[in-house]
Amino acid sequence: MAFQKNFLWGGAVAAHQVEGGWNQGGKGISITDVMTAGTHTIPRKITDGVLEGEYYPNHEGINFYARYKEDIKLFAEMGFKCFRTSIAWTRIFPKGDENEPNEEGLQFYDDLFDELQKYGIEPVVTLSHFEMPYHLVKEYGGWRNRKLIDFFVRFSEVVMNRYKDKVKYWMTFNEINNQTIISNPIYAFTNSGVIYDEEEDKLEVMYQAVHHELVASAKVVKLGHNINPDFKIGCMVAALPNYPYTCNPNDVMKAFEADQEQLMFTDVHVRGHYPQRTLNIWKKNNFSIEITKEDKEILQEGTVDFIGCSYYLTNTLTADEDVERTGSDLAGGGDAVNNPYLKVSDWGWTIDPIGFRYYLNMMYSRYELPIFVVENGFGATDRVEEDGNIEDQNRIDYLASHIIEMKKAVEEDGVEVLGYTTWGCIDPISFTTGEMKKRYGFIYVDRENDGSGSLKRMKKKSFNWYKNVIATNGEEI
Ligand code: BGP
Repeated sequence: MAFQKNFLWGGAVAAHQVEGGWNQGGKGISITDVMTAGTHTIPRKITDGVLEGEYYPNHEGINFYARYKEDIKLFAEMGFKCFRTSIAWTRIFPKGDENEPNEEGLQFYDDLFDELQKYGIEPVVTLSHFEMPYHLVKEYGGWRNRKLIDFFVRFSEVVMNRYKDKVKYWMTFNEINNQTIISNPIYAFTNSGVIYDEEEDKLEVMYQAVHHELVASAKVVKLGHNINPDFKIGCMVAALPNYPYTCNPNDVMKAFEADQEQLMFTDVHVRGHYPQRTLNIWKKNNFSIEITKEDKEILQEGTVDFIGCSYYLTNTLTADEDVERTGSDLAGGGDAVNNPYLKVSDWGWTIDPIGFRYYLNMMYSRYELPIFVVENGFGATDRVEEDGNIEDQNRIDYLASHIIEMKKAVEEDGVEVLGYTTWGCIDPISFTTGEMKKRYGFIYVDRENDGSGSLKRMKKKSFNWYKNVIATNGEEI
């Protein structure tokens, strides 16, 4: 059998993409609460607070806040072993800098975890998934400000203490590495709450914000292990492996460099210090990144137990400026070129199951730490047939091909994988576009881009398919 007996099959969402109830239960405004809807071609807007007449899709989400029991029942029917979600920071500390937490928010997650426990579903919790309090952006400039370390540690301390007997698997910052895509303001804003000034050196500010997050993450790992030594605490990175477009050494070097930039994040989380390459970049650019002696110590002391990752696609890069760029914002600075061997989704994301095996191997051979695949999925338009069926065979094909490659990584290559949670197991609001149309779920939610729809839940074809994958522990895919 390829997968260990207790392999954690399940699904993943984030609070801000499903919960709704944006101002209920004493919740404060988060950064995604001030982002309007966009589309594949029109970017989401970051507004200055909540403006009259603008549409904010996160405000209602899919109303998981009120309907979580019904949804968890469906996850249990699929046989989920685990369910990944995040704790909305603003439900616990509405502004982020208060002393006392909001009891109603804490109670909500108590009830949610109890409901999961009822079915023997293990919660997997992200502490910060693009939903920091907006007040921390307005008042402090987001993670560019060192004060955020204390605010985040306080928030984490409160929730880790409260749920210490209910939650074992934790991750600190979702896709912490995506803020390197500074050409796209949405990634910087949602990862770090940083809005760049035109005059400043963005890269320098980015590294300082990243450093604050890395210190905060390490502090929380150490704190969590003190709260409960059984906790398994991981980092979370977006897997964005890069291929050279040709065997021209310049292309190889370009892809290598792009990989190294991403690997810095896991290097620090796992090894407890910055790679020399990063220090050289700072020196070469005359960046003055404030790093104290205590910071260095905590980075060493707070190394992670596992690597959480999302995997969707690979990028292909070339040093040749004459080759046309695809404009994909998920490659360093929109620099990706077309890979003639790969198909792309309707949203322009490459479909590359072998890249998944490649990435798992790359990470495991570098760090020899267990990997938890906490996101993988296929964003597509779904059609409800007249008889109510939803034939999402394309989603089944995507997931099946990826699970097959993950299985090879485990069985043939010896990679240690703790579990696999598909992204958006119930249709969420798309993060990059704010759309409802880009769907990921095994469960369809009747909601349209403009917010209309009954919110009724319906099983797609993939529902029973995944149920069987779990039931056979990945033997039948
Ligand atoms: C990741 C995020 C998720 C999620 C996913 C799919 O970057 O961690 O929050 O949304 O990507 O992206 P999208 O919803 O834009 O298709």
